[in-house]
Amino acid sequence: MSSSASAGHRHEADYDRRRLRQWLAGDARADGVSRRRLLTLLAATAAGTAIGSTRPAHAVGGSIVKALPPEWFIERGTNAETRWEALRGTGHHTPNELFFVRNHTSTPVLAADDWRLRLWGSGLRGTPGEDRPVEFGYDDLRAMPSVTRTAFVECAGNGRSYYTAQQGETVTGTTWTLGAIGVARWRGVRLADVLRRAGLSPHAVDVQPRGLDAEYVSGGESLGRVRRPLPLSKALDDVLLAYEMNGERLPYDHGHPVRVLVPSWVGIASIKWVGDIEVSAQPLFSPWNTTFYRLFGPSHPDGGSAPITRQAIKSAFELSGGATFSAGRRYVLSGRSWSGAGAVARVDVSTDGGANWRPARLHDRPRAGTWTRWSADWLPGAPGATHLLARATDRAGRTQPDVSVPNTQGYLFDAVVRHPVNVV
Ligand SMILES: Nc1nc2c(c(=O)[nH]1)N[C@H]1C(S)=C(S)[C@@H](COP(=O)(O)O)O[C@H]1N2
Ligand SMILES: [Mo]
Repeated sequence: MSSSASAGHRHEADYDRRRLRQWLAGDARADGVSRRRLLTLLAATAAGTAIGSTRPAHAVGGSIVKALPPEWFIERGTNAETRWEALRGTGHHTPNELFFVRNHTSTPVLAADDWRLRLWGSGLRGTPGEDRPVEFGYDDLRAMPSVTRTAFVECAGNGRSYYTAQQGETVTGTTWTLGAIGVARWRGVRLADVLRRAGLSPHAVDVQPRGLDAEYVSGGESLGRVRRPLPLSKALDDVLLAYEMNGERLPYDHGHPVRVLVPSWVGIASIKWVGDIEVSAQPLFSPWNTTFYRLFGPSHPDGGSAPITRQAIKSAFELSGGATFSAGRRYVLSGRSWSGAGAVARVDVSTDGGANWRPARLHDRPRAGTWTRWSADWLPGAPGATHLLARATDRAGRTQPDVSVPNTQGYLFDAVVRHPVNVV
């Protein structure tokens, strides 16, 4: 009885998902049902059935559309952290299914067909005093010259939990280990091209992309939709409006149909599901460059640092915490290092808790804006608990320190992480 009922339920669920996709493609009628209602249903069914019936339906009604198998992800509230051991052997680019997700609220399921990007504000050459927004549709962007580039997106709080675990500091925010980073090949158009087409004025100083996801509520107060000013100099330099990720249409969780991609900068700059961009002749502020994403605390200026921009330098082993090794067997340890300030110059590894160090072999030609894979041989000796350490140096001359200067929100952790392992 119950098994046939659940089989029937599964069948109906599959059909419903197909039906909703047809509606999204314009091939189904939904008179008297709001678009919003259907998009909500679509988000829920996509989450529940993305990979198959063996997956727990934990993501249904949750924040993230894609499947989050526990062997790949650690769920953290509305976010999902990639497990480093799952990256071993995956190549330079993080597969889309494995890419971490950082959502302030939840993934909106948007259709490219009726998506519009609106540019507006005092930094556009309109008739003075007239609010003359300029709009681009998805096809308009796809018809423009495209560029493809490899770049990481990394949360500013990546590694935050080590402020507490290694340094005993109390910090606020999601307790990421090192998995709030991914690297993808992004394809899209230059934000510079779009701004020029929209009629950029010589007086423009800031641009502020804003997401189409729900308003973010913090401490009972709505801060509005996720948005963060970007100085015009960066906007005109290497920023993309990306519509492809690793050769696929941008996935829902990563900003479908279009996201901003700001190479080397803190992840918050790379606004997903971008719906409008304010172009301003006056400097702009939002909670995301005032309350958040500045450095506060005793080691920083009163009232906080300037808004943070480039990412810190970090390294990670492609290993689970507490991984087990056999004494007397040979291993090839692997990992990746990256920096927001430039290409990785060298990586040194210690397999004895930091007493001795040797250079790792680099497996990528180091480049700015992405990570460099590396490996080192290890023949564990005596059984017992020990730590593996990796320390990167970048071409800007930064080296990972032993201790990271703390800040109250735990951003930009850069110290060498002590990775616990057991030799048996
Ligand atoms: N609209 C919108 N854009 C957003 C966010 C968000 O919640 N809403 N999160 C930001 C943060 S804090 C990070 S670290 C990155 C994460 O990108 P990903 O989820 O594709 O990995 O997206 C950024 N862009
Ligand atoms: Mo982030």
